[in-house]
Amino acid sequence: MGPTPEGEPRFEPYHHPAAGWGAAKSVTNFLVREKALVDGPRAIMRMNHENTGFDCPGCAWPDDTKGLHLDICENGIKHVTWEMTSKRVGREFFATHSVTELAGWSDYDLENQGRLTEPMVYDPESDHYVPISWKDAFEVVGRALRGLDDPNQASYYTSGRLGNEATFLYQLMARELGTNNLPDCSNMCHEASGRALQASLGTGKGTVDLADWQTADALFIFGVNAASNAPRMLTALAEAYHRGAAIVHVNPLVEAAATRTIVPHDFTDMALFKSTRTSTLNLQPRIGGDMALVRGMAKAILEQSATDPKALDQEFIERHTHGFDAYRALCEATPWEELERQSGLTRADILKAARVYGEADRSIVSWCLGVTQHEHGVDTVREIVNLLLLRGNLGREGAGPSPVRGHSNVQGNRTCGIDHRPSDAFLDRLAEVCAIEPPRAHGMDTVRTIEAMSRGEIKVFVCMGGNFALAAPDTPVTYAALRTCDLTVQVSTKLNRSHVVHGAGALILPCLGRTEKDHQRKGVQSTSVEDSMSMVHLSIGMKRPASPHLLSEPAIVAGMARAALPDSATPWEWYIEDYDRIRDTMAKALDGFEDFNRRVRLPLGFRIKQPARELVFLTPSGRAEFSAAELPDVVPAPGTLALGTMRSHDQWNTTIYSDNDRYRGVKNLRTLVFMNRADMRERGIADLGPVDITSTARDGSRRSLHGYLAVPYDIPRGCAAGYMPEMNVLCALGDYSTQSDQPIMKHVNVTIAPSG
Ligand SMILES: Nc1nc2c(c(=O)[nH]1)N[C@H]1C(S)=C(S)[C@@H](COP(=O)(O)OP(=O)(O)OC[C@H]3O[C@@H](n4cnc5c(=O)[nH]c(N)nc54)[C@H](O)[C@@H]3O)O[C@H]1N2
Ligand SMILES: Nc1nc2c(c(=O)[nH]1)N[C@H]1C(S)=C(S)[C@@H](COP(=O)(O)OP(=O)(O)OC[C@H]3O[C@@H](n4cnc5c(=O)[nH]c(N)nc54)[C@H](O)[C@@H]3O)O[C@H]1N2
Ligand SMILES: [Mo]
Repeated sequence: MGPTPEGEPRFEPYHHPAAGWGAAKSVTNFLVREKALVDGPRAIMRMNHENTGFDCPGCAWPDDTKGLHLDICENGIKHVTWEMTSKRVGREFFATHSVTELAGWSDYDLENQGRLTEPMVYDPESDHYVPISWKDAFEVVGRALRGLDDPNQASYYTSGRLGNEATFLYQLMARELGTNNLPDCSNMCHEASGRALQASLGTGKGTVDLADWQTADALFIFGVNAASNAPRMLTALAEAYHRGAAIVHVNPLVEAAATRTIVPHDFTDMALFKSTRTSTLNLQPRIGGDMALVRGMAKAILEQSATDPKALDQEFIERHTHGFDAYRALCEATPWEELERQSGLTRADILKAARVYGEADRSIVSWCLGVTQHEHGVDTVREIVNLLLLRGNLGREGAGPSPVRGHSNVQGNRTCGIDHRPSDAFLDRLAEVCAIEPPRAHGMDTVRTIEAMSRGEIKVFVCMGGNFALAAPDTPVTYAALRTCDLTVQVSTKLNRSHVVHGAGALILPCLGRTEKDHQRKGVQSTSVEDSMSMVHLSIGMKRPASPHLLSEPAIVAGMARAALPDSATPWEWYIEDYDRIRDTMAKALDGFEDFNRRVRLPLGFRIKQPARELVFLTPSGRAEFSAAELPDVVPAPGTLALGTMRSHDQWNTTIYSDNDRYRGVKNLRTLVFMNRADMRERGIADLGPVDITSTARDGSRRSLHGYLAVPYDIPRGCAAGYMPEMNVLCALGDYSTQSDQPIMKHVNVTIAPSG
């Protein structure tokens, strides 16, 4: 799916620090390639600054609270540059290339054509996209939506790029039309975290902020490839190391962030090639083994408490928690042998982690997809919370759970109403403030939407950003599902697979990117976003739009809404004149957004209140809930392996910048599978030898990839890893977690054999 490789596939372990000069070089090459040398650096200087610039559209790691830092990273720069490219996809392009032809292009080549410039509609006669006016495009959407027998025949996807204001309008439109079918990318990444934290703490978000990261005694990082996917975390890790904090990485792979770094904006360190360690302990559990490790740590703390009363925070447990006795009994009843077998770690290693935890006064546990994209994602996150509760690591400085969210505003999307399972309280308030009658029945998430499409039950599918066709599991099934729709609508910045795998009717609606100036009737507008740590702040674009014909995302939502709801009393057009008006409504409709317009303009924005941080638990018991879940069996059956799909260093989800994965030492290769050398030898697989990978789904069905190259890697036996989105072909649509409904993308049961 990446570009044509520039040479032979190569693999050689990487021994340099993360970030630093390797990153600087990579950025320079990238700027040159995207012809953005002048604009690029100028824009980058405006990124992540106190309410005067735009929010990095990359990951959701919070901005440095010190404000003045050059708070940027290699991948953020690549991400922004990719948006700011000088290349354009105009009507001539679509006139030259039929959709059938484009469908044969690589994903890299599709995106690499540059920014979309004007609305296009699919013409089935000629099999080309042809220009259409905005007015007519909205009417195409309006007519299709007005013609539905049931509003639930439409589904409205969001990728976590969308700003809060557009998000609010989007969910309002869906609900005014009568459906809660609001699937989002969160359904594939942190749904498990939300549900677990909701059940344990009463609110579905982390409780810590960056200041807490800067005061913790111990940081535990589970299942995040931070150097690639949240690179600014490296700064926090280097600072933590300098002040003597313990940093424990839990990951089947020893990723670059678990070694050392040169912080790129520390100019002296850069000049002197001075690197800082970013880890004090690395543990490599088997895929899916995290829950057993955490339970083992809890068991060790409980054992220690028999002789050391300070091992537990008894007062915290008594005053603020519920269910402790059951959890203790469960830990005591789980034998060490079982914990070792399931985690893939030795008891000695588990005790090492427990010792770090027991000795730290303040601990933060952080995690990402390595924990969530499993059948037992919810149970594992709850187990993490159990561990934190044992020592009162909640609601005080330097302590608490800290999920690392993905897209820059994925957390804000949920806060502002993208939720297929909205609470009655949320809907009641929306009904009152916006004078609509929102539907009460829960809607469809990502997997349910694809299933419904496959049954022919979804006629209209709207995507606010993202690349649904490639991001979703079971690629051929998802493609076929999308093709059953009467109309697919893609609001995008760049051409991607979802434009060429479409419904009978299809629209491409090009929008402004986050770096661009958004002019409306009342002047230049700003939008707001929420980071991983619940900080909401403004983002103001500063670049001239890629084309004069682009509309902002809020304007596109309003245009579709008016066309679909001609008699709507919602003042769609009036909202778009001045986004302060949207924010005034949001202030009334959303919890935590009181006085939104004033507070969002404070220098660093504001923090959405998180009751659990104040030790207020909105759970049925009014206390933090210990969970007591059975340990799952994650040990692969003989002959099989557990395969995790993940990102390379040089991609943004479905956007692939190159075929290299610098920190893992891979060049010119994406069709690979990382394996333990002993597992390779056992199967007669040579280094970089071609293999066939076959997954077996729960229903027994099989899916295969052929001719992938095996890369020997430091990964536990029985485990394998490779890249998404290519490997989505192996993920059966039906294999989603019964706890979170998330597709199980980190634990696919596979067999791997030399290619026949
Ligand atoms: N540059 C860049 N940044 C990004 C993205 C991007 O594509 N590119 N994507 C963004 C998005 S939407 C998201 S959600 C995040 C994703 O951020 P990550 O969660 O870092 O994403 P993955 O690449 O899927 O990596 C998962 C990590 O989990 C590990 N892992 C796999 N299985 C297990 C397991 O069973 N246990 C443990 N402990 N670890 C495991 C893998 O080795 C890998 O290090 O990043 C965001 N930031
Ligand atoms: N096997 C496997 N599959 C996975 C995952 C995995 O770990 N393994 N991870 C999952 C996760 S965590 C996620 S979040 C999803 C990602 O799913 P998505 O969010 O759906 O996909 P992206 O690749 O981020 O979307 C890229 C497209 O977004 C559009 N875009 C970029 N900027 C903007 C903008 O400002 N506005 C608009 N409207 N559009 C814009 C561009 O057209 C670009 O082509 O993939 C999921 N799929
Ligand atoms: Mo994500």
